[in-house]
Order: sequence, then structure tokens, then C-alpha cells
Amino acid sequence: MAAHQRWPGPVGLRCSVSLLLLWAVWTEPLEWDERGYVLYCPCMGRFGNQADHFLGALAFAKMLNRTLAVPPWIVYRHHTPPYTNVHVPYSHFFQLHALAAYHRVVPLEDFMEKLAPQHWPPGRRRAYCYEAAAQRSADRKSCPMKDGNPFGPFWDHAGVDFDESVLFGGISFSSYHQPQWKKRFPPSEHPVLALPGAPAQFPVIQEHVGLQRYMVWSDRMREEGEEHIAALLTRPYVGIHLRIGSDWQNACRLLESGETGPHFMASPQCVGYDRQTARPLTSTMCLPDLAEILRAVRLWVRKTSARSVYIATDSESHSSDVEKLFQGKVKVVTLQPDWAQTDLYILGQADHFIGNCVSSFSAFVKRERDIRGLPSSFFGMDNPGKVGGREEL
Ligand code: GFB
Repeated sequence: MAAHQRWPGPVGLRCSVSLLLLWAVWTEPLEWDERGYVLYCPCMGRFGNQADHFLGALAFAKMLNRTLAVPPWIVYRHHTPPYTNVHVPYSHFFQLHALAAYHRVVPLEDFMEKLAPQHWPPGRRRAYCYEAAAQRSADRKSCPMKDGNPFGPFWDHAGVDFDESVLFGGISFSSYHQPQWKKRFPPSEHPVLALPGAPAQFPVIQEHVGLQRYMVWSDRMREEGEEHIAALLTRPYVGIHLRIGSDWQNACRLLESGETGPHFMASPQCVGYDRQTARPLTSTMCLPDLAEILRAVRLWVRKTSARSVYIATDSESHSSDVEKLFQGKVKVVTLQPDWAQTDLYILGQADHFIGNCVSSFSAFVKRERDIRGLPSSFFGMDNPGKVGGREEL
């Protein structure tokens, strides 16, 4: 597949222009931005949650016209070496310069190394949080920036201790409160808004879904993903995401009580964002059983005349069941890669994708595919349509 087909044309063009601009900028020493900065810890959930929050944080920084200090991804490697949190720079998985087509960004690592020593030195590092969050601290007046995991390790990794707390209340991160943010925290007095969590909602709001177009895979991830596809898969291929592990089984049990309603974690992506008109969320959509997995795979393999199936999974792959279904006529591949992002890449490139409606891991793939006009469905929902955001330019 040619590079220009992978990303929508206008963005490709914008990316090339911004690449040139950024090349020019980044060969210069980093200049302090008087319009201020937003820093935050991606401290909620794993990759899919962090990605949802990232889109909202990007929009928040743009709304306040502050530069976003792009945090590293927090990857929890507690069962494999190094058996701790790993902080992976944004640019390991995605192109930093592609973000510049939307808004000004700087990697948190560069901010700390090149700007903070002079402009945000120790002794002047203020934390900003909701009054309600400060209630959790011992003195009830301090933002709990470094309390517990992943908070402490994140700010330690960045090399930050906080000297003071600024509390706020009565304002949300939505555009409705933009004037209040600007009035309350002018960059001249509050140059660095450092927040304990993402200034964003989970799941990502509909308006920001389209910002996914600025999250462009890094060359490293693209090359690795394309190598796997070329070596293992024959097109057309159907990619499926099996989110069926024990943590997920527990989460889906909450649905049974009926208290959640149709909006549960990432489900607005398939039931619709409007609560009044949302389609029902069934337990099969959250936790498909083997019968549903095989039904959906058979349907989409037939519809697309697929020659292979790629299974990404958080636990069992059920690959032998899928193989049996097609009596060996369809190749079934599961990689269980070292980085979950490799699975995301391969799912994103599939000729058809079957995801889990409730999972933000699936939501990442669905957003990327919607932007590129590629078809997706969910277990328990064959025709979800597209829940796109308005074009963010
Ligand atoms: O991405 P994520 O926030 O999606 O978290 P959910 C799920 C994590 O599980 C991923 C791994 O980031 C991966 O590390 N994982 C899940 C997978 N599916 C796959 C897969 O197909 N392949 C690979 N390689 N890894 C939320 C969590 O998960 O679920 C919350 O963020 C909470 O913390 C909640 O646990 C119940 O939205 O699915």
C-alpha cells in the first residue's frame, strides 16, 4: 500500500508542510512560549484510556492556546521485564510532528530538559487541581500529584517535585468554560498548568473523535507492522480484537446489574453518544462468547472473501476454533506481540475489523479506520455506522 493511501490526503499534505516547518523549528534551540503550557499525567487506565484522554488534552491545550507538553505513554509491564511502569516517549509509537498540523506541542522530555531549568525551575513548580482532589491529601490543601502509582513514578520519571498547589472548582475542561480558564489562569501569572490527570473526559467526547487523524504511526511502528502483515497475512484479511481476559470479565459483570445503561466505558462508539437515542448495550457486546466470536468471524470472512484472519487478544486467541470453522481454508494468525501497539497497527490495516464496543483499545482502531474510510463492526453489532467527530482544523 502506498504511503499516501495510509493517511487522508489533506492531512498528508499538512503533515509534509508541518514536517518542514518543524524541522526548521527543531534544529533551532527550543524557545519558551509566552502563551503558556499544559502538563498532565496520563494516569488513568492503559493505552486505550490514555489515548482517549490524549485527544481531549490536545483539544484543551488548543482551546487555551497553550503548548501541550506531550507526556510519555505509561505502559504497565508488571508481568514481563522490567516488572514495573515503563514511560515510553510519544514519538516511539507516533509521529510528533503530525500533531503540529493541529496545535503546538513539545515532548514532556524536551520541556523538562531544555525549558524547565530556566523557565520552570524547582521552587516555582505549582500543581493545579480540583478542590475535591485536594481533599484526599493529608492537609486537604495540596494536590495529590505524586500519591501512589502511577502518579509518583510518572512525575519522578519527569524529574518533578511540586512546591505549591493551586486549587480550583466550578469549571470543567469543556469549551463552555474556556473564558473562565483564561481569566482565572492567564499565562503571564500561570505559565505552566501542571495537572494530576488529563484535562479531558473519558471516553473521548464526540467532538474530539476526529482528532485521531493527527495520531500518525511512527515509521518504526509502520515498518514493523507492515513486515508482519507481509510475512504472515494474505489479503483480504479480517482483524478481530478479543477483549475477554479476567479483568474484562469482571468489568462486564457490572452490565448485568443494569445500572450502567447503554453508556459504559467506550460504548458510545457503537451505541451512539446521545443517551436518548443510544442503542442497547448487551452483555454479548461487552463479552462475546465463543459462539458469537465464530458467528461474527464467519459472517465477515464470507462477506469480504477473506483469506486470513488476524486475532489480537488480551488472553486466549481461540485460533484453533477459528481454524476449524474454515476447515483450514483461511489462514489464522495471532502474534501476541511484545507491544500491544503492534496489534493495534495490524488491526488498523485489516480489510475488515471486528472490535469490542466497550473497549477503548478497540476504539482506537475504530477511530483510525473511520478516518481512513475502512469498515468496522463489533461483536454483537454488525452494522454500527460511523460515530465521527466534527472536523477539527
Ligand atoms: O487499552 P486499554 O485501556 O483498553 O487497556 P480497555 C487494555 C490493555 O490490555 C491494553 C492489553 O492497553 C493492552 O495492554 N490488551 C487488551 C491487549 N487487548 C489486547 C490485545 O488484543 N492485544 C494486546 N497485545 N494487548 C480498560 C483499562 O481497558 O479496561 C482500564 O484501560 C480497566 O484500566 C478497564 O482495566 C476494565 O478499555 O479495553
